[in-house]
Amino acid sequence: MANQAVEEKPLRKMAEAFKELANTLNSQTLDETVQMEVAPFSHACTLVSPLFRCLGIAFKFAELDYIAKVDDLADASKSITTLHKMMEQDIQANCVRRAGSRTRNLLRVKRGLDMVRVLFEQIIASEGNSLKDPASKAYTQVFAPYHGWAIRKAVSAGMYALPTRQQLMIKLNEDENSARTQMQNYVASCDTVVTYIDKLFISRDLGIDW
Ligand code: 1PW
Repeated sequence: MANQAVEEKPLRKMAEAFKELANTLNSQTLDETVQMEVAPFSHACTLVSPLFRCLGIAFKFAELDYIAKVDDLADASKSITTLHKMMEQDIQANCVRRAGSRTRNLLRVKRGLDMVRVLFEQIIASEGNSLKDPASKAYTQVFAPYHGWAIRKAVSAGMYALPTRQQLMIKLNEDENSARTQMQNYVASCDTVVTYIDKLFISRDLGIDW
C-alpha cells in the first residue's frame, strides 16, 4: 500500500485493457456475429479517465463529460449484456439521437477514445516537449467538427495549460521509452475497437457524423 503511488501505471493499465478488448474482437471475424460486452468495454473506458486528468485543469469539463458518459455505459452493463443489445433497445425506443441516450453516449465515448489514439500517435511522432501541437491536432481531427464555437474556443484556451511532455511522463509514471511502447499498444488496440464500434453504427444506418 505504501508503494501504491510508485506502482500506479495508468497508461499501462489502459493499454492492457484495450489490448484485451482488441484480442476478443480479433479472435473472431469482424462481422455481425461478434458481440462486445458492455461491462469489459465500459471498464476499459474508465481506465482512460486518469489520462484526461493528467491533461490538466483546463480539460476538467472534458473529463467530467467523458466520465459521466462512461458511468452511464457502466450502469447499462448491469442490465444489458452486449453493445448490440444496448443499441437495439434505443432503436426500438426511437431515442438513438436523444441527448443522454446510451447509443449517443457510446458515440461520444468512442470519440474520446479516438482522440486519445490520435494524441498518442502525434506524441510518438513528435519530439518536442510541448503537447500543444499533438493535442490540437487530436482535437481538431476528432472533436472540433462536432463542437460549436464556444467549446472550440474554450478548448483552444486550454491548450496553453497542458502539461509538458516531461510532466506528462512523470504523472503517468513512465519514461520516454516505456510510454512510447504503451502508447503504441493503445493506438493499435484502440483502432480495432473504434473500427468495430463504427461498424455497429454504420450497419444499422445510424450514421457516425452527428
Ligand atoms: C487530448 C487533447 C485535449 C483535447 C481535449 C478535448 C476535449 C474535448 C471534449 C470537450 C467536451 C466538453 C464539453 C462537452 C461537450 C458536449 O456538448 C458534447 N460531448 C462531447 C464528448 O463531444 C456532446 O455531448 P452530448 O450533447 O451528447 O451530451
